[in-house]
Amino acid sequence: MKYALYYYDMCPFCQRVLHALPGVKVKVERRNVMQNPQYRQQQQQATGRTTVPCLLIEDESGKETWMYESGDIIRYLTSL
Ligand SMILES: N[C@@H](CCC(=O)N[C@@H](CS)C(=O)NCC(=O)O)C(=O)O
Repeated sequence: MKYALYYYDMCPFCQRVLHALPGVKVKVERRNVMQNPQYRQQQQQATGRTTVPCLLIEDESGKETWMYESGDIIRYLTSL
């Protein structure tokens, strides 16, 4: 599995998730949507939304699952 967090620095909900990352067992790539407009575009194309934080979960076959809500993302990542 691959994990990527779509976020930007000034977003307090993103900060909640970012602060939880050191405690999670998997590697989560950080994708700053302000610094990299292509990340925002990719998220919008896939989900129809640009809300952050958003976690992209990609399985071995390339199947993508996009997860919203900081609380859900933290609960999911800390349960792995
Ligand atoms: N309930 C959501 C709130 C997320 C949220 O409001 N994010 C803001 C940035 S701080 C945002 O992306 N707003 C723009 C939008 O929803 O398109 C969470 O906890 O993740």
